[in-house]
Amino acid sequence: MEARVLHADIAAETAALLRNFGLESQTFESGSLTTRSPITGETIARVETANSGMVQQTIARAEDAFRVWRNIPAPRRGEFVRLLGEELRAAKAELARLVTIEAGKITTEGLGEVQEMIDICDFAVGLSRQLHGLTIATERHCHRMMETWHPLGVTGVITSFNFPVAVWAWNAALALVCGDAVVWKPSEKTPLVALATQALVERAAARFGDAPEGLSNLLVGGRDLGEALVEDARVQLVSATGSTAMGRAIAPRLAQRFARSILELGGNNAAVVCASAPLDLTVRAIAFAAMGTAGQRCTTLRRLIVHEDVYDDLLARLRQAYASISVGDPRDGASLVGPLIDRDAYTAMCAALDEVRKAGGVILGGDRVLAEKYPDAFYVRPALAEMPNQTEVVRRETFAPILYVMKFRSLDEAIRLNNDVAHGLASAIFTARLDEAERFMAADGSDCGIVNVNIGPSGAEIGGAFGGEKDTGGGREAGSDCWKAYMRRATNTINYSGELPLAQGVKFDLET
Ligand code: UN1
Repeated sequence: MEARVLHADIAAETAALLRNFGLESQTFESGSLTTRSPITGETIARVETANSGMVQQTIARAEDAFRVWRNIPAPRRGEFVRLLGEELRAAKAELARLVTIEAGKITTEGLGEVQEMIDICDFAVGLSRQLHGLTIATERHCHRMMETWHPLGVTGVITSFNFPVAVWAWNAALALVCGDAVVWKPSEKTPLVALATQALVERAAARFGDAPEGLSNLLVGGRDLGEALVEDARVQLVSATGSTAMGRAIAPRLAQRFARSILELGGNNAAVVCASAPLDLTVRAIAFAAMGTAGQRCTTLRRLIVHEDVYDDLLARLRQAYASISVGDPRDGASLVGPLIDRDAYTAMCAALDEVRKAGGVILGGDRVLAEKYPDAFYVRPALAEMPNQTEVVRRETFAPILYVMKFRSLDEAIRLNNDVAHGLASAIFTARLDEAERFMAADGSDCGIVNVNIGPSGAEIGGAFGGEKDTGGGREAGSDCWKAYMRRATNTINYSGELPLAQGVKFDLET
């Protein structure tokens, strides 16, 4: 009975939230794509999906918008993103609540996700006055050589359920200040937060005044829409977040037509705990990185490599942390771990735990909870799996809260284990020793795109470049100089000598 009442509440609250964002009821009440909340597993909306005609039309509109937008001065483009940031600030609580309802994130993480969108907007606004190239010394008399960065074109953005709006913002905020138009294909599991975000984009556009129509577009639907973006010659760049299998399928198709890609695929992230590690901090960092977001970040800590001298002490503390963690309704402030996204995620977790047992691992936790109250939702206790070594299951990414633990004796061995997986996204070392920290960050240290010291592998700030190597896809998004991926570079050489000296001293004297 109780569960039924709650079911009705979520659907009603979702509808009220969406209406507040200005969406018409028919947009989310009668379409063919069913959206469920992982909190209860209930259906909360039915949204319309785009067909191939709409995709063609959207890309055409985006291309037209790009032709106008590329000539708007970049700081003025920044003003658009500044307004978007204001809209996000004003709607932060509501959008975060939708993230909680649709993706199952606990309240503080839902708020964090929207904060990440606000942060990248702020970053992009500043960037809009800093899209600068180099001036380079030339070998020729009275010449100047310089770089100019120009807008690239239509940018396709494909996002996944676990950061259903923040990852769009990393891409869109940069693409828009860089002078590009955006076409967004969100996860089929999280179309509602995308619709709400799109409503905020439209509010920002209305306040901006003369943003071209079709500058930032949303296409809700299945895999075919992502494929259309990948195949379309008018789309210059596709930034895709998702599985390695997805990346492997689209990368060659983009390469075939010489389009650019930013691939942000999986991670199988490790932390090395040295004998000198500050254990209190280390345990708290591990708890957030391994159990936070119910293990469903691409940066989630999945492998713990612990020095044998501190193994027993650390494990005792971790067992306590795992036993005491509160799993439950993510809307409840007391819950630190919400639900898995769906049944498939639960099935994959069970399969991985079966493999752990077969490989001789010892598991604490990992069982399903609240199944009677929520038969269609999948809450699990995070699992701590002590492994005899880095077996096959450990070397594979399972998108669930399983932390595999192994021992090491020498730092060389720990670095070898850290690197001996297909993915190369995030990594961390916990140590009080400078030499160990530096070694881990050195050229022959961790091979990941993110290498942290005394911080877990997840929860990156937007100011740095985000992404990783190997099966993670090699893409970089967000801060640092990632904006360059959204622009094309022209090298300009200007001759004001009145003569024509050729480079490399080449002579080509015409008889005149
Ligand atoms: C992802 O899981 O796809 O560093 C992105 C983090 C977040 C982003 C994760 N800022 O964990």
